Amino acid sequence: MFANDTIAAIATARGEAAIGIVRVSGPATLALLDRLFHHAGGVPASRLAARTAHLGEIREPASGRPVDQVVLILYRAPRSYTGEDAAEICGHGGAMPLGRILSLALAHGARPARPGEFTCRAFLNGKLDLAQAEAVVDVVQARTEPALTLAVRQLEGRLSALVRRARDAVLPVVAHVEATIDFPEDVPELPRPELDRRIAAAAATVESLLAGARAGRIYREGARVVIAGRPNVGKSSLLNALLREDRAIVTDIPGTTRDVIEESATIRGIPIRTIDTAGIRPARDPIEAIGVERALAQIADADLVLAVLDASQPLGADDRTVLVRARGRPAVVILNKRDLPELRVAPADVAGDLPGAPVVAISALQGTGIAELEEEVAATLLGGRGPAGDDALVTSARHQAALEAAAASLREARATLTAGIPLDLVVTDLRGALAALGQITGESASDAVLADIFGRFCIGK
Ligand SMILES: Nc1nc2c(ncn2[C@@H]2O[C@H](COP(=O)(O)OP(=O)(O)O)[C@@H](O)[C@H]2O)c(=O)[nH]1
Ligand SMILES: [Mg+2]
Repeated sequence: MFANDTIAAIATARGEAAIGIVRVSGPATLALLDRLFHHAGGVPASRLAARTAHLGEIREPASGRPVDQVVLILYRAPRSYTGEDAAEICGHGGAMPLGRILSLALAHGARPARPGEFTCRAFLNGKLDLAQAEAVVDVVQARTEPALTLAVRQLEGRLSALVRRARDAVLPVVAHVEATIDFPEDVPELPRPELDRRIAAAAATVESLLAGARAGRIYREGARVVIAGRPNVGKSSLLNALLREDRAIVTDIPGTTRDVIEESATIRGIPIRTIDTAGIRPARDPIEAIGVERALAQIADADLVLAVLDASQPLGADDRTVLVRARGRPAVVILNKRDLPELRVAPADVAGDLPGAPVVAISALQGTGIAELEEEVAATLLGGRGPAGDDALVTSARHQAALEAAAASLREARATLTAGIPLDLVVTDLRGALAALGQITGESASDAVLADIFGRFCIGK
């Protein structure tokens, strides 16, 4: 992982394509290309301009046989992705040309790159910090536009900048306190409120990153949205309206949906698993009882509950059970069947059972109000955070855990400080916070963590 020999790999996807790229990085890159690359203008590869495209041919040195016509891009250390001498050999995108180019590179001084090794070298050579390196995978694997935007922002270093801001607030405090401990006669102790003010600034940055972590996780991993309500309010109709297809069976017979139905959709760029459940009421038979049991379990486990009511009927005991069960979870109340002439439920009627939840009137049957509902779903899930602002959102569970550890250490430090306990204990807490923050950007990530992160990359990245 930490060698500085020369590595090579096919960096593009397998299969047939117009072009494909063999990537080489390390000190033997130029010597290797001098043997293999024949420039159309006759200039040896090692004398060609860097960061410029050069047309030529890859030939087998022993026989002189042509292997492929290619465009070569050279990079000289440190001005490359990895920070080393490097090259991208752009050949035709087929298994035979790329495979032959790669095996010639391997026969002339390179070894096969391990997964993520190019990006790992970029990290070790200081071209990217660890959070940026992790973003490379997220960019490649992004499935939605917001996920892509967030990953690219992380790659640009916006998350890292905020993490560094927190570190930079803590570091001078540590330095100062250590100086007062080591040289008590020479360095006057700053007043504790002043030290606390600085630690509080770091804590505020960490807390604001944590506040966005839920939205970040939802963009990356998706959200479980559970449709709940008593029988016949239109839950299955709503599922179908959100999916824009007839997935769940809809009838006017209460108790039609007896089990949990789960389908994927995208709402405002958020990957959603929409879960339709059995209607909640005192069950009439053991099968229905199991369905109701499962529906209640789904509510307890939801990222968002869509509590559906039939607006043409007065609120009943079963409706109230649903609303009360959704308490404490992010929820949107839906007044369905707004197309019917006589409406008997107003938004104010639900406030007592489920305070604070937004209320949206729709007709699942006619598909009206669905756009407003989707807006409300996205807003409630994200708590107002998203790629629309230019926030850096924490999307990784690893980063979230590190931030939580940092926040806990900073809280400890402030408590110690205000309790008047000796300052060396404050330093211990602050060092803990610095180590946790350094896990994110990589200053204090262990070899095992690095191996785990880069091991998840594919070869050639
Ligand atoms: N008028 C009207 N009827 C609806 C609406 N949504 C559902 N229904 C009807 O209500 C009945 C129950 O719908 P369904 O989706 O199976 O309800 P579920 O038991 O909650 O899953 C069916 O006859 C639907 O056609 C609506 O928005 N307006
Ligand atoms: Mg149903």
